[in-house]
Amino acid sequence: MDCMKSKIWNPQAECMDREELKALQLERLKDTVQRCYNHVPLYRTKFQEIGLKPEHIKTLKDIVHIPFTTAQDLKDYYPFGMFAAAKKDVVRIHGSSGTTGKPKIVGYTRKDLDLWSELVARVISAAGVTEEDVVQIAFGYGLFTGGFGLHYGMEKVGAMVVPLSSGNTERQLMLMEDFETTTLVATPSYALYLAEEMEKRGLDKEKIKLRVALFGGEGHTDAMRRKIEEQLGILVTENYGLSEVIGPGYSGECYLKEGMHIAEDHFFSEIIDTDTLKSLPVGDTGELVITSLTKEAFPILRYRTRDITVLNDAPCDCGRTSMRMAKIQGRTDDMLVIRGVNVYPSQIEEVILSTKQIEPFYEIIVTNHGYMDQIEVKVELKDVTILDDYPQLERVRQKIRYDLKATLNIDAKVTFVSSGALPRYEGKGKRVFDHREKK
Ligand code: DLL
Repeated sequence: MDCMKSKIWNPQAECMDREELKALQLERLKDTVQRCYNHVPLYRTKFQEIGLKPEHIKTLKDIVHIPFTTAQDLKDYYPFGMFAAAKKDVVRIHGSSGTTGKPKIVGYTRKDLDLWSELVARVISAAGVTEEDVVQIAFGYGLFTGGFGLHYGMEKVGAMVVPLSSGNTERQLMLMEDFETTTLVATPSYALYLAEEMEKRGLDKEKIKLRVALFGGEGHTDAMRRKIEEQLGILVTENYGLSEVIGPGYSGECYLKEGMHIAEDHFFSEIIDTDTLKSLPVGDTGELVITSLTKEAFPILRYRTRDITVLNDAPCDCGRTSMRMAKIQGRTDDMLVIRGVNVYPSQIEEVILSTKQIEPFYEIIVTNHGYMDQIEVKVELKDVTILDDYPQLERVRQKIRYDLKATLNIDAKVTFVSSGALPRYEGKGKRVFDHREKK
């Protein structure tokens, strides 16, 4: 692919002068605050409790006076209590991908859906996908925003959409060959599984026309991306979003892969310190907090995403002027505190991917028998014959233990299982099992 020809879907919005952008954000912020105050009892109550009125928001900096919105608010007002549009004007419902309890429910008016397709079209184009492409969507279609979100964005771009949803790997691979699919849309967990299956079946690389993949819905390390890019000979871009905000389309990487461009004309983003809850300057690491600026059915003010990242407002070589966000380092609620040390699963993934004798699949199991936290990392051996070669097996074990100790300062138990023994995932993967009893 000639990357330099990759199209900017909406140059006027994506390459906007930053002063002009700020003026637009302020005007839209005021409208959104007024809409929330007028139509959502929760926001009105929160404002009244601290004596805040919409007209007090005079500059973008005044946003810090607005109380945060949290996942708990969505649960408390489940299912439609935070909608700012009449039910008759809501034409679609989506929800969070959590597997237990009630989902966090969000709604879209027709205008919201048009906006969503526009924003997804931007991130798709940033990855270099065009109307020439055949796109296999392997995100789940349902309440999860991944499938439908990418679907309508791809149609807007004019690509040929193959709406396979997740799962049915056999069929995915058959159609990928028959339709000469050029673009794969999947969670990194599922892409990894597909890549493994392709290799196992000895699929003819000549027949596979894949050239690009859009990943999202969960994180992956650079090491994981490199592995899949090399294995399949493709370009992989990362995409981030959450149902509460809109779904995919909030941010996505361009072909240069140096951070995910944020749709700043429709969302205002902040980074906060999770202890003090104070807004931090651009360049500092902390929790991402998002305010929607143009949504009708489900506008949201200062939503605490729990995702940890860092923002960068330097212009990108691709020509876009939008702020970029770095890879999510972890969720505040995913962070494991092992004997007082903060550990993110992604740090463990880096170590695993750097060990050539093991597969890229793993599980992290935490227990606290005897009141002492224990962490076990379960990995798959590529070549099971090593099991008969004790010294060699111990060398691999010691390397992983040493690397974990050096990067994380934790002592982990390393357990080997045979290749293929750990579960594979068709959607978002589950790698951490925290069995600690709460003291
Ligand atoms: O996962 C939306 C999405 C779908 C984005 C497809 C991109 C592509 P939810 O199911 O509501 O929405 O889950 C949102 O998933 O708060 C993050 O913790 C996590 N997440 C999403 N994308 C990434 C990513 C969709 N690229 C939650 N890296 C978010 C790390 C991600 N975490």
